[in-house]
This record gives sequence, structure tokens and C-alpha cells, in this order.
Amino acid sequence: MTSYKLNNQNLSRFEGEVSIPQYNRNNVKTGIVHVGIGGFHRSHEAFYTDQLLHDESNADWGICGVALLDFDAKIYNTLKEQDGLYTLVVKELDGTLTKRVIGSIVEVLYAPEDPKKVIEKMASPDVKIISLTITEGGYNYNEATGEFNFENPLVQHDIANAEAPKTIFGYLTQAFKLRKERGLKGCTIQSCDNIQGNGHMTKKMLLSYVGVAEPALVAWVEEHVSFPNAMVDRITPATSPSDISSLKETSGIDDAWPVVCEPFKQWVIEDYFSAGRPSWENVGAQFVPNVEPYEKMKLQLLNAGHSVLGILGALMGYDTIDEAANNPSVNAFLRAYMGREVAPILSDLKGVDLESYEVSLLQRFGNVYIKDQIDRICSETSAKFPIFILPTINAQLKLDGHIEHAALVTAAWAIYSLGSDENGKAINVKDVMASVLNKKAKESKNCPTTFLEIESVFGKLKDSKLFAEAYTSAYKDIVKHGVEKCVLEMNIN
Ligand code: CS2
Repeated sequence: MTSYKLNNQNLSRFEGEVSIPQYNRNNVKTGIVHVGIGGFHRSHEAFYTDQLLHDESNADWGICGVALLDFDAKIYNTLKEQDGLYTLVVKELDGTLTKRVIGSIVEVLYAPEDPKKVIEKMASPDVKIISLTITEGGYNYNEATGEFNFENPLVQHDIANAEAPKTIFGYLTQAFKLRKERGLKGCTIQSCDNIQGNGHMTKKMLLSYVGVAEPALVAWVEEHVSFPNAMVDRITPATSPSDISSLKETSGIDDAWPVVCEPFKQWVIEDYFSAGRPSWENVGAQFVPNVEPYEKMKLQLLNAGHSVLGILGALMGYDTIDEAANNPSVNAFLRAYMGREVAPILSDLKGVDLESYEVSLLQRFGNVYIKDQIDRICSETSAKFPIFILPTINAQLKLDGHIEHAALVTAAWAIYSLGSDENGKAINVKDVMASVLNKKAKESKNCPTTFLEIESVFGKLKDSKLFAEAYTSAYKDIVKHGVEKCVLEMNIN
């Protein structure tokens, strides 16, 4: 089939093949600056917003996508060439594909090229919301101290070079400074990352930074900026070359970076927006007074479940999450982890139905069309573990409760960090802490608990005798018998 480059000029050619924006993108003004224009933002917030823009009264809520890191040059260039357009391909449970061109990103900026432009955009009076998907690690939180990490060289760079920052904290500080100087209103900072109390975390980290970099601005931020917490959810694997070629062949869309995702989506947000917000509730988002139950449920079941499948699956030599989820022993292990270790500590949460949530998760993880990469799930586990798994362990330890499944997963992660799977195939550990993890993993061969000494990940976990024993015994069993046999044994006992 003849294909055409995806851009404004060619957009109408795709009408009929796929859904395309039925609104005039030229009339859409930027009301949201979003930092981090990877797959998840484009399958989630940008998708919700695109649906909303079909009602002309919402035309003030277009998105300016900001690529913050050097590493983001490719997505910036792609979206720039495609006038912000991209295709969202939803892989339905029966394997059919629902395709839609998304038009809500109406501008894109590349921060390393022109930091001033990004700061000005963030300070624009039209911009009411600055939303973020900067990953768990992007918040610069240290698990060991519970505080902002000022030792990060990028943070030190920003303190010394205020006007050409590199971190989100440097950018926001400069933008707020301009807003204050110009007598403008504040705005909302909306985190869309998988962190418990993501709004509170953003506020705490930002104010720590501002307190050192620009102390006179602290009171202004406290008064004029709001930080609603939110739970965000939609499984969005990395786009594969075959996703790109099949879109071209079957629909004639030459899109250099489409986004693929599952059909399920959820967005639960606290309604604290200091300068107004779009009516996302009209397109499926939920506004609630307190998002904590939803966040806990999602982080400790879905995200932790992903890490369990990812770490065990990686050692077993699997490539995708569905392979691990559809292995009966691993599946039973995950169900036992959720039922015995996570559910009891979430049992007093009001407003959520845990059992049906767990059932739906197993179905989502097992979706064979999604092919979510184990590699993606295991990336940056050092930032994910403290958020997804550690809170469950700590809560169980307080109750003298069950930690055996979590201990096995932790032991499997220590072995994973040695860098090869059980068949001797190399594992590419993608983690900012990869070298520390590998060093500790090597030392753990003789004394397994050495791995638990990484305080910025595990806090004081190594001091728990109960955990250390379960972990050490799981470590030795995995080395001796392999993951599959160990999880099978656990299911029997
Ligand atoms: C995943 C998440 O990165 C991870 O470890 O668990 O990206 C997950 O797919 C999303 O949070 C789903 O909403």
C-alpha cells in the first residue's frame, strides 16, 4: 500500500483508514506544558486530552511537549517533523488493533538546544498546568535519607548555572521566578509518575531545591503552585520496528514513532488545580478528594507485579511479560505474592475492590498481543524497588507477617544483577546504579545479604533478621535449583 509521511499536510489522507483529529489544530492554544514525551505520556494524558479537544470549548488545553534530556533528541526530532502528530495503536485483548492519530501535542521543544525558550514557555500566562513524566528516578529522592539528593552532579550544575539548567528542578525554579517577577499567577505541577503521593513528592523535592537555589522564592511557590496527587495507568511497551512497519503497510501511515498500548486506561486525580484544568472527567478520568487508595493498589499490585514477572522472567530467559505471566508456576507465585503479602496490608483501603483488580491484572499481564518487554520492566529497578516492593515488605515486617515471596524476588534481583540469565545468556542491566548493583551482586556470591547493604535502595532492610533469613535461603535455593523449581516449591508449600 502507498504510504505517506505523517504530518499536518498529509493528515486528511488517513481519514477512513484510522481515526484522525476532527478539530482544527490551528485553533488549539497551549495550556499545558508536558515534560517527558515518551510512550506513556502519549498513550495516556495526550490521548485523554486529544479526546477532549474534539469539543471546541476546550481549545485552550493543547500540549507543548518538552524533551528535557540529551537522550530525548530523537523523539523531539520525530515529533517536530510530524507536526506533533503520532499514531496510537491500541492492541485489544482479541488481537485486533485500534488506530488513532493523536493531535493534542501542538508544539514541541528540546530543552538542551534552547533552555530559555522552555523556561519562557513554562512561565507563559496561557500555561496553567506543567505535567511531568520524568520517571521514578527523576525525582532525585534518596531512600536512605528520605531527602532530596543534592550530591547529584546535575543538581549541582543547576545551582551554579541557574539560567541554563538541566534538571526539572532548575527549569521549574526559573519559570516560577519569572512568573513572580512579572506578577503572573501560579500554575499546577501535575506529576504523572508511578510514585506514592507523587504530588507530595514533587512538592517536597522541588521546595528542597528552591530552598537552596532560590530561597526567596519558597513562599511564592507555597502560595501559588498546587501539586495534586494522581494515579496513572496504561501499559505502554516500547515501540518495536515491526509496529512501525506494519502501520505503514496496513494503513499507509509512515510514522517514525507510533505508540502501542493496552486497551485498559485509568487516571485518578486529586482536584487541586491552582489555575484551572481541563474537564478530563468528560473523557474518563476520575477526580477524587484522596487518591491514596488507588495509588497504593496500583503501585503495590500492578507495578510490583510487573517487577516480580520481569525479574523472575529475565532469569528464566524470557523476553516478554506475557511469557512469564503465562508460565503456570510463575503465575501462581505472583498470585500468592499479591494475595498473601500485598492484599493484607491494603485491606483497609476504602473505595477499591482488590479482588477484581487482581483478576484484571492477571489478564492484562497475560495479554499475548502486548509483548511488553522484560527489558523495559527491569530497567531502573533500583528506583522502582523502593516504591513498588519495599513498602509491602516494611509493612509486613511491622506485623511479623509474610515476606517470603518478596524475599525470593529480592534474591532473584541480586542474582540478575550479576548480568546473566540461567542459561548463561548476558542480561543488559539498564540502571543508573548498574555498576554498584553489579559490584554488590558479585560480593553477594559468598555472603548474599551484602546486596541488601545498598541503603539508597533498601533503607534499613538488612537489619531485619526475618527478612535476611528468608532472602538468604531463597538466594541459595535459586542458585542451586533455578527460579522455576523454587517458585513451584513455594506454591506447593
Ligand atoms: C511498569 C510501568 O515501568 C514499569 O515497571 O510497571 O511502566 C507500567 O507499565 C505502567 O505504570 C502501567 O501503567
